[in-house]
Amino acid sequence: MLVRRVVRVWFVMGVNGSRSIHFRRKLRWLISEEKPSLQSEKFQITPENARWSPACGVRNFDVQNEQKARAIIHLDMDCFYAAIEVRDRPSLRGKPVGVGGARERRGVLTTCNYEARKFGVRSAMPTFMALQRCPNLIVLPTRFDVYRREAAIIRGILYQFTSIIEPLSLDEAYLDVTSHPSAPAALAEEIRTAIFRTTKLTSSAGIGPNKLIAKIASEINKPNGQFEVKPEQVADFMKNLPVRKIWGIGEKSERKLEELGVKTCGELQRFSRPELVNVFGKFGLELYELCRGIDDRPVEPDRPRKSLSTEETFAVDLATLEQCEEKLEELFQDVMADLAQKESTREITKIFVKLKFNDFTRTTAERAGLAPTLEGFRSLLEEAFGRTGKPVRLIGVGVRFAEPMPESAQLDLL
Ligand code: TTP
Ligand code: MG
Ligand code: MG
Repeated sequence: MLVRRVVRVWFVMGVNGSRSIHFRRKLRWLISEEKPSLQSEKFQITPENARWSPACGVRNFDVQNEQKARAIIHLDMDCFYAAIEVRDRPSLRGKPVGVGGARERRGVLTTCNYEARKFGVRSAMPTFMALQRCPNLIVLPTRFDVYRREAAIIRGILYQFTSIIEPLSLDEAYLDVTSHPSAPAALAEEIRTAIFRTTKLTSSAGIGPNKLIAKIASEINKPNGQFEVKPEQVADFMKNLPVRKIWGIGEKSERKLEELGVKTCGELQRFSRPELVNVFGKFGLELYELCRGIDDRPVEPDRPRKSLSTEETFAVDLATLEQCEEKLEELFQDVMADLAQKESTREITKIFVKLKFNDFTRTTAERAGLAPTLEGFRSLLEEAFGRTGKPVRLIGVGVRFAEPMPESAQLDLL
Protein backbone atom coordinates (compact mmCIF):
# COMPACT_ATOMS: atom_id res chain seq x y z
CA MET A 1 0.00 0.00 0.00
CA LEU A 2 2.71 2.39 1.03
CA VAL A 3 4.77 1.39 -1.95
CA ARG A 4 1.90 2.06 -4.33
CA ARG A 5 1.22 5.53 -2.96
CA VAL A 6 4.87 6.46 -2.90
CA VAL A 7 5.47 5.22 -6.39
CA ARG A 8 2.55 7.24 -7.69
CA VAL A 9 3.86 10.41 -6.16
CA TRP A 10 7.32 9.73 -7.57
CA PHE A 11 5.87 9.44 -11.01
CA VAL A 12 4.20 12.79 -10.65
CA MET A 13 7.48 14.31 -9.50
CA GLY A 14 9.31 12.77 -12.41
CA VAL A 15 7.05 14.59 -14.78
CA ASN A 16 7.64 18.03 -13.42
CA GLY A 17 10.67 18.90 -11.34
CA SER A 18 9.63 22.44 -10.56
CA ARG A 19 7.02 21.29 -8.08
CA SER A 20 9.57 19.58 -5.90
CA ILE A 21 8.79 21.21 -2.62
CA HIS A 22 5.07 20.88 -3.01
CA PHE A 23 5.33 17.21 -3.77
CA ARG A 24 7.88 16.52 -1.14
CA ARG A 25 5.56 18.07 1.37
CA LYS A 26 2.73 15.99 0.03
CA LEU A 27 4.84 12.86 0.29
CA ARG A 28 5.82 13.67 3.85
CA TRP A 29 2.19 14.19 4.67
CA LEU A 30 1.31 10.86 3.16
CA ILE A 31 3.83 8.96 5.20
CA SER A 32 3.92 10.83 8.49
CA GLU A 33 1.05 12.54 10.27
CA GLU A 34 -2.06 11.65 8.35
CA LYS A 35 -1.27 8.13 7.23
CA PRO A 36 0.72 6.37 9.93
CA SER A 37 -0.75 3.08 8.79
CA LEU A 38 1.28 3.33 5.64
CA GLN A 39 4.50 2.70 7.52
CA SER A 40 5.83 -0.78 7.03
CA GLU A 41 8.82 -2.60 8.36
CA LYS A 42 10.01 -3.72 4.96
CA PHE A 43 10.23 -0.22 3.55
CA GLN A 44 10.89 2.32 6.22
CA ILE A 45 10.66 5.85 4.99
CA THR A 46 10.76 8.83 7.28
CA PRO A 47 9.97 12.51 6.80
CA GLU A 48 13.72 13.09 6.71
CA ASN A 49 14.53 10.69 3.89
CA ALA A 50 11.33 11.44 2.01
CA ARG A 51 13.14 13.25 -0.73
CA TRP A 52 12.69 12.50 -4.38
CA SER A 53 13.88 9.08 -5.11
CA PRO A 54 16.79 8.60 -7.45
CA ALA A 55 14.44 6.21 -9.15
CA CYS A 56 12.22 8.99 -10.46
CA GLY A 57 15.05 10.28 -12.60
CA VAL A 58 15.18 7.09 -14.56
CA ARG A 59 11.42 6.46 -14.40
CA ASN A 60 12.29 3.27 -12.65
CA PHE A 61 9.62 2.35 -10.19
CA ASP A 62 11.60 -0.35 -8.47
CA VAL A 63 11.60 0.73 -4.84
CA GLN A 64 14.58 -1.50 -4.07
CA ASN A 65 16.63 0.99 -6.09
CA GLU A 66 15.75 3.86 -3.82
CA GLN A 67 19.17 4.17 -2.25
CA LYS A 68 21.18 3.73 -5.44
CA ALA A 69 22.99 6.96 -6.32
CA ARG A 70 22.21 8.37 -9.72
CA ALA A 71 24.86 9.01 -12.35
CA ILE A 72 24.25 12.17 -14.34
CA ILE A 73 26.40 13.56 -17.12
CA HIS A 74 26.16 17.19 -18.22
CA LEU A 75 27.61 17.51 -21.68
CA ASP A 76 28.33 20.87 -23.27
CA MET A 77 30.00 21.58 -26.61
CA ASP A 78 33.03 23.88 -26.59
CA CYS A 79 32.44 27.35 -28.09
CA PHE A 80 29.82 25.65 -30.20
CA TYR A 81 29.00 28.08 -33.03
CA ALA A 82 32.59 29.32 -33.29
CA ALA A 83 33.98 25.77 -33.29
CA ILE A 84 31.72 24.86 -36.21
CA GLU A 85 32.81 27.93 -38.15
CA VAL A 86 36.51 27.21 -37.57
CA ARG A 87 36.06 23.53 -38.46
CA ASP A 88 34.48 24.55 -41.74
CA ARG A 89 37.24 27.09 -42.50
CA PRO A 90 40.52 25.46 -41.52
CA SER A 91 42.48 28.62 -42.37
CA LEU A 92 40.96 30.20 -39.25
CA ARG A 93 42.45 27.63 -36.88
CA GLY A 94 44.44 29.31 -34.10
CA LYS A 95 42.98 32.75 -34.83
CA PRO A 96 40.49 34.63 -32.64
CA VAL A 97 37.00 34.16 -34.08
CA GLY A 98 33.63 35.52 -32.97
CA VAL A 99 30.19 34.72 -34.36
CA GLY A 100 27.44 37.32 -34.50
CA GLY A 101 26.30 40.63 -35.92
CA ALA A 102 28.73 43.00 -37.60
CA ARG A 103 29.99 46.13 -35.80
CA GLU A 104 28.53 48.36 -38.50
CA ARG A 105 25.10 46.92 -37.81
CA ARG A 106 25.53 47.26 -34.08
CA GLY A 107 25.68 43.52 -33.74
CA VAL A 108 26.27 41.36 -30.69
CA LEU A 109 28.41 38.22 -30.51
CA THR A 110 26.68 34.94 -29.83
CA THR A 111 30.00 33.37 -28.86
CA CYS A 112 33.71 33.30 -29.69
CA ASN A 113 36.48 30.73 -29.64
CA TYR A 114 38.98 30.30 -26.82
CA GLU A 115 41.67 32.27 -28.67
CA ALA A 116 39.35 35.30 -28.56
CA ARG A 117 38.45 34.71 -24.91
CA LYS A 118 42.09 35.33 -23.96
CA PHE A 119 41.45 38.96 -24.93
CA GLY A 120 38.36 39.23 -22.74
CA VAL A 121 35.86 38.70 -25.56
CA ARG A 122 32.66 37.03 -24.36
CA SER A 123 29.22 35.82 -25.48
CA ALA A 124 26.56 38.55 -25.68
CA MET A 125 29.20 41.28 -25.97
CA PRO A 126 28.51 44.02 -28.51
CA THR A 127 30.81 43.44 -31.48
CA PHE A 128 32.30 46.93 -31.30
CA MET A 129 33.40 46.25 -27.74
CA ALA A 130 34.83 42.85 -28.68
CA LEU A 131 36.86 44.50 -31.45
CA GLN A 132 38.17 47.08 -29.01
CA ARG A 133 39.47 44.25 -26.84
CA CYS A 134 40.70 42.14 -29.72
CA PRO A 135 41.32 44.19 -32.87
CA ASN A 136 42.25 41.08 -34.89
CA LEU A 137 39.00 39.35 -34.08
CA ILE A 138 37.43 37.73 -37.13
CA VAL A 139 33.67 38.21 -36.90
CA LEU A 140 31.52 35.78 -38.85
CA PRO A 141 27.75 35.83 -39.37
CA THR A 142 25.62 33.14 -37.73
CA ARG A 143 24.47 30.08 -39.69
CA PHE A 144 21.70 28.71 -37.49
CA ASP A 145 20.67 26.02 -39.96
CA VAL A 146 24.17 24.53 -39.73
CA TYR A 147 24.21 24.71 -35.92
CA ARG A 148 20.84 23.02 -35.72
CA ARG A 149 21.96 20.27 -38.05
CA GLU A 150 25.08 19.62 -35.96
CA ALA A 151 22.98 19.63 -32.79
CA ALA A 152 20.69 16.98 -34.30
CA ILE A 153 23.69 14.80 -35.22
CA ILE A 154 25.07 15.14 -31.69
CA ARG A 155 21.69 14.32 -30.18
CA GLY A 156 21.62 11.17 -32.33
CA ILE A 157 24.98 10.13 -30.89
CA LEU A 158 23.78 10.72 -27.34
CA TYR A 159 20.78 8.48 -27.93
CA GLN A 160 23.14 5.61 -28.64
CA PHE A 161 24.10 5.71 -24.97
CA THR A 162 20.83 6.53 -23.15
CA SER A 163 17.32 7.63 -23.97
CA ILE A 164 17.05 9.72 -20.82
CA ILE A 165 18.34 12.96 -22.30
CA GLU A 166 17.23 16.44 -21.34
CA PRO A 167 18.45 19.01 -23.86
CA LEU A 168 19.06 22.45 -22.35
CA SER A 169 19.97 24.21 -25.56
CA LEU A 170 21.42 23.34 -28.96
CA ASP A 171 24.81 22.50 -27.47
CA GLU A 172 24.16 20.95 -24.08
CA ALA A 173 22.18 18.22 -22.39
CA TYR A 174 21.83 16.22 -19.22
CA LEU A 175 22.07 12.46 -19.53
CA ASP A 176 20.92 10.04 -16.88
CA VAL A 177 23.27 7.07 -17.22
CA THR A 178 22.45 5.40 -13.89
CA SER A 179 21.36 2.22 -15.61
CA HIS A 180 24.28 2.05 -18.03
CA PRO A 181 26.72 -0.76 -17.29
CA SER A 182 29.87 1.38 -17.82
CA ALA A 183 31.37 3.63 -15.15
CA PRO A 184 29.97 7.13 -15.80
CA ALA A 185 33.34 8.89 -16.30
CA ALA A 186 34.50 6.28 -18.80
CA LEU A 187 31.16 6.59 -20.51
CA ALA A 188 31.46 10.38 -20.74
CA GLU A 189 34.88 9.94 -22.32
CA GLU A 190 33.42 7.47 -24.79
CA ILE A 191 30.53 9.81 -25.68
CA ARG A 192 32.87 12.76 -26.21
CA THR A 193 35.14 10.67 -28.41
CA ALA A 194 32.16 9.50 -30.47
CA ILE A 195 31.01 13.10 -30.94
CA PHE A 196 34.48 14.17 -32.01
CA ARG A 197 34.89 11.28 -34.40
CA THR A 198 31.69 12.20 -36.22
CA THR A 199 31.65 16.00 -36.02
CA LYS A 200 35.29 16.98 -35.38
CA LEU A 201 33.98 19.15 -32.53
CA THR A 202 35.18 18.95 -28.95
CA SER A 203 32.96 18.91 -25.89
CA SER A 204 33.28 18.94 -22.12
CA ALA A 205 31.45 16.94 -19.50
CA GLY A 206 30.64 16.99 -15.83
CA ILE A 207 29.78 13.78 -14.05
CA GLY A 208 27.99 13.72 -10.72
CA PRO A 209 25.16 12.23 -8.68
CA ASN A 210 22.74 14.98 -9.75
CA LYS A 211 22.14 17.78 -12.24
CA LEU A 212 23.48 20.55 -10.03
CA ILE A 213 26.87 18.90 -9.55
CA ALA A 214 27.16 17.62 -13.12
CA LYS A 215 26.50 21.07 -14.56
CA ILE A 216 29.01 22.80 -12.30
CA ALA A 217 31.57 20.07 -12.95
CA SER A 218 31.35 20.37 -16.73
CA GLU A 219 32.88 23.85 -16.59
CA ILE A 220 35.90 22.79 -14.58
CA ASN A 221 38.03 21.20 -17.31
CA LYS A 222 36.54 23.08 -20.24
CA PRO A 223 37.44 23.04 -23.13
CA ASN A 224 37.81 19.42 -24.22
CA GLY A 225 37.90 17.97 -20.72
CA GLN A 226 35.76 16.43 -18.04
CA PHE A 227 35.49 16.30 -14.27
CA GLU A 228 33.82 13.78 -12.05
CA VAL A 229 32.42 14.29 -8.55
CA LYS A 230 31.69 10.94 -6.94
CA PRO A 231 28.90 10.75 -4.36
CA GLU A 232 31.42 10.48 -1.53
CA GLN A 233 33.23 13.60 -2.80
CA VAL A 234 30.16 15.85 -2.81
CA ALA A 235 30.66 17.29 0.69
CA ASP A 236 34.24 18.33 -0.05
CA PHE A 237 33.32 19.62 -3.49
CA MET A 238 30.62 21.89 -2.09
CA LYS A 239 32.64 23.24 0.83
CA ASN A 240 34.69 25.77 -1.12
CA LEU A 241 32.36 26.24 -4.07
CA PRO A 242 31.33 29.90 -4.59
CA VAL A 243 27.58 30.31 -3.92
CA ARG A 244 27.24 31.91 -7.36
CA LYS A 245 27.69 28.50 -8.95
CA ILE A 246 24.32 27.38 -7.62
CA TRP A 247 21.48 27.80 -10.10
CA GLY A 248 19.06 30.42 -8.83
CA ILE A 249 21.82 32.51 -7.23
CA GLY A 250 22.26 35.53 -9.45
CA GLU A 251 24.19 38.71 -8.89
CA LYS A 252 21.57 40.09 -6.50
CA SER A 253 21.46 37.05 -4.25
CA GLU A 254 25.23 36.83 -4.34
CA ARG A 255 25.44 40.39 -3.02
CA LYS A 256 22.84 39.65 -0.37
CA LEU A 257 24.87 36.68 0.79
CA GLU A 258 28.11 38.63 0.74
CA GLU A 259 26.53 41.12 3.14
CA LEU A 260 25.91 38.16 5.44
CA GLY A 261 29.58 37.20 5.11
CA VAL A 262 28.84 34.21 2.92
CA LYS A 263 30.88 33.47 -0.18
CA THR A 264 31.04 29.69 -0.32
CA CYS A 265 28.48 26.92 -0.11
CA GLY A 266 30.27 25.68 3.00
CA GLU A 267 29.59 29.00 4.70
CA LEU A 268 25.99 28.92 3.55
CA GLN A 269 25.54 25.52 5.18
CA ARG A 270 25.72 27.19 8.60
CA PHE A 271 22.26 28.67 8.08
CA SER A 272 19.15 26.82 9.18
CA ARG A 273 16.14 26.35 6.92
CA PRO A 274 14.08 29.08 8.68
CA GLU A 275 17.00 31.50 8.42
CA LEU A 276 17.31 30.90 4.70
CA VAL A 277 13.56 31.25 4.21
CA ASN A 278 13.78 34.56 6.02
CA VAL A 279 16.29 35.85 3.53
CA PHE A 280 15.20 34.13 0.30
CA GLY A 281 11.56 33.22 0.82
CA LYS A 282 10.48 29.86 -0.59
CA PHE A 283 13.73 29.45 -2.51
CA GLY A 284 15.52 29.29 0.87
CA LEU A 285 14.22 25.73 1.32
CA GLU A 286 15.77 24.61 -1.93
CA LEU A 287 18.93 26.52 -1.18
CA TYR A 288 19.32 24.62 2.06
CA GLU A 289 19.65 21.44 0.02
CA LEU A 290 21.47 22.84 -2.99
CA CYS A 291 24.33 24.25 -0.93
CA ARG A 292 24.86 20.73 0.42
CA GLY A 293 25.00 19.36 -3.11
CA ILE A 294 21.54 17.81 -2.86
CA ASP A 295 19.46 18.16 -6.00
CA ASP A 296 16.74 15.66 -6.72
CA ARG A 297 15.46 17.11 -9.96
CA PRO A 298 15.08 14.27 -12.42
CA VAL A 299 16.49 14.40 -15.92
CA GLU A 300 13.34 15.23 -17.84
CA PRO A 301 13.39 14.08 -21.43
CA ASP A 302 10.29 16.00 -22.46
CA ARG A 303 10.55 19.30 -20.69
CA PRO A 304 7.95 21.62 -22.15
CA ARG A 305 9.05 25.16 -22.93
CA LYS A 306 7.81 27.88 -20.61
CA SER A 307 7.64 30.67 -23.15
CA LEU A 308 8.09 31.47 -26.80
CA SER A 309 9.32 34.81 -28.10
CA THR A 310 11.09 36.63 -30.85
CA GLU A 311 13.16 39.79 -30.79
CA GLU A 312 15.09 42.13 -33.05
CA THR A 313 17.96 44.54 -32.53
CA PHE A 314 17.66 47.51 -34.87
CA ALA A 315 20.43 49.03 -36.96
CA VAL A 316 19.16 52.48 -35.96
CA ASP A 317 17.47 53.20 -32.63
CA LEU A 318 13.73 53.80 -32.76
CA ALA A 319 13.03 57.21 -31.28
CA THR A 320 9.22 57.32 -31.32
CA LEU A 321 6.37 55.08 -30.26
CA GLU A 322 5.06 55.09 -33.85
CA GLN A 323 8.34 53.68 -35.16
CA CYS A 324 8.23 51.00 -32.50
CA GLU A 325 4.64 50.13 -33.39
CA GLU A 326 5.62 49.57 -37.00
CA LYS A 327 8.29 47.06 -35.98
CA LEU A 328 5.99 45.50 -33.42
CA GLU A 329 3.64 44.44 -36.18
CA GLU A 330 6.40 42.48 -37.95
CA LEU A 331 7.51 40.84 -34.74
CA PHE A 332 3.92 39.98 -33.90
CA GLN A 333 3.54 38.17 -37.23
CA ASP A 334 6.75 36.24 -36.57
CA VAL A 335 5.83 35.12 -33.10
CA MET A 336 2.33 34.08 -34.15
CA ALA A 337 3.72 32.01 -37.02
CA ASP A 338 6.17 30.38 -34.63
CA LEU A 339 3.41 29.73 -32.14
CA ALA A 340 1.20 28.08 -34.75
CA GLN A 341 4.04 25.84 -35.87
CA LYS A 342 5.57 24.85 -32.53
CA GLU A 343 3.03 25.23 -29.73
CA SER A 344 -0.40 25.39 -31.27
CA THR A 345 -2.16 23.62 -28.40
CA ARG A 346 -0.64 25.17 -25.29
CA GLU A 347 -2.62 27.44 -22.98
CA ILE A 348 -1.18 30.97 -22.94
CA THR A 349 -1.18 32.69 -19.55
CA LYS A 350 0.65 35.92 -20.32
CA ILE A 351 1.92 38.01 -23.17
CA PHE A 352 4.91 40.32 -22.91
CA VAL A 353 6.88 43.02 -24.67
CA LYS A 354 10.53 43.57 -23.84
CA LEU A 355 12.43 46.73 -24.73
CA LYS A 356 16.14 47.38 -24.59
CA PHE A 357 17.08 51.05 -24.73
CA ASN A 358 20.06 52.81 -26.27
CA ASP A 359 21.83 52.84 -22.89
CA PHE A 360 21.41 49.02 -22.66
CA THR A 361 18.87 49.22 -19.82
CA ARG A 362 15.80 47.08 -20.37
CA THR A 363 12.22 46.76 -19.26
CA THR A 364 9.49 44.16 -19.76
CA ALA A 365 5.75 44.82 -19.70
CA GLU A 366 3.64 41.71 -19.31
CA ARG A 367 0.08 40.94 -18.41
CA ALA A 368 -1.98 37.89 -17.61
CA GLY A 369 -5.34 37.44 -19.26
CA LEU A 370 -4.52 39.39 -22.41
CA ALA A 371 -5.04 37.45 -25.62
CA PRO A 372 -2.05 37.35 -27.98
CA THR A 373 -3.45 39.95 -30.37
CA LEU A 374 -1.73 42.88 -32.00
CA GLU A 375 -3.84 45.20 -29.82
CA GLY A 376 -2.71 43.39 -26.69
CA PHE A 377 0.98 43.65 -27.60
CA ARG A 378 0.47 47.28 -28.64
CA SER A 379 -0.84 48.26 -25.23
CA LEU A 380 2.14 46.57 -23.58
CA LEU A 381 4.51 48.34 -25.96
CA GLU A 382 2.94 51.65 -25.04
CA GLU A 383 3.32 50.86 -21.35
CA ALA A 384 6.97 49.78 -21.67
CA PHE A 385 7.92 52.69 -23.94
CA GLY A 386 6.22 55.17 -21.62
CA ARG A 387 8.37 54.06 -18.71
CA THR A 388 11.45 55.87 -20.02
CA GLY A 389 10.83 57.40 -23.47
CA LYS A 390 14.46 56.58 -24.36
CA PRO A 391 15.35 55.52 -27.91
CA VAL A 392 14.75 51.81 -28.38
CA ARG A 393 17.51 49.45 -29.48
CA LEU A 394 15.65 46.13 -29.30
CA ILE A 395 12.05 44.94 -29.18
CA GLY A 396 11.05 41.46 -28.11
CA VAL A 397 7.53 40.04 -28.05
CA GLY A 398 6.40 36.74 -26.64
CA VAL A 399 3.98 34.60 -24.71
CA ARG A 400 4.25 32.52 -21.56
CA PHE A 401 2.53 29.16 -21.23
CA ALA A 402 0.59 27.53 -18.41
CA GLU A 403 2.47 24.61 -16.90
CA PRO A 404 0.96 21.42 -18.24
CA MET A 405 -0.44 19.39 -15.37
CA PRO A 406 0.04 15.67 -15.87
CA GLU A 407 -3.13 13.64 -15.67
CA SER A 408 -1.80 11.46 -12.89
CA ALA A 409 -1.07 14.54 -10.80
CA GLN A 410 -4.57 15.85 -11.25
CA LEU A 411 -6.09 12.58 -10.18
CA ASP A 412 -3.81 12.03 -7.25
CA LEU A 413 -3.32 15.44 -5.79
CA LEU A 414 -6.29 17.63 -6.52
P1 TTP B 1 27.36 28.09 -24.48
O1 TTP B 1 27.47 26.61 -24.29
O2 TTP B 1 26.99 28.90 -23.31
O3 TTP B 1 28.75 28.67 -24.97
P2 TTP B 1 29.78 28.08 -26.01
O4 TTP B 1 29.44 26.69 -26.40
O5 TTP B 1 29.91 29.04 -27.14
O6 TTP B 1 31.12 28.11 -25.17
P3 TTP B 1 31.56 27.15 -23.98
O7 TTP B 1 32.80 26.47 -24.49
O8 TTP B 1 31.84 28.06 -22.83
O9 TTP B 1 30.45 26.20 -23.71
O10 TTP B 1 26.36 28.38 -25.63
C1 TTP B 1 26.19 27.54 -26.77
C2 TTP B 1 25.91 28.37 -28.00
O11 TTP B 1 24.77 29.18 -27.78
C3 TTP B 1 27.03 29.32 -28.34
O12 TTP B 1 28.03 28.72 -29.14
C4 TTP B 1 26.32 30.45 -29.02
C5 TTP B 1 24.94 30.46 -28.40
N1 TTP B 1 24.81 31.55 -27.42
C6 TTP B 1 24.15 32.72 -27.79
O13 TTP B 1 23.65 32.82 -28.91
N2 TTP B 1 24.09 33.75 -26.90
C7 TTP B 1 24.63 33.68 -25.65
O14 TTP B 1 24.56 34.65 -24.86
C8 TTP B 1 25.30 32.47 -25.27
C9 TTP B 1 25.91 32.35 -23.90
C10 TTP B 1 25.36 31.44 -26.20
MG1 MG C 1 29.00 25.25 -24.95
MG1 MG D 1 25.89 25.45 -23.53
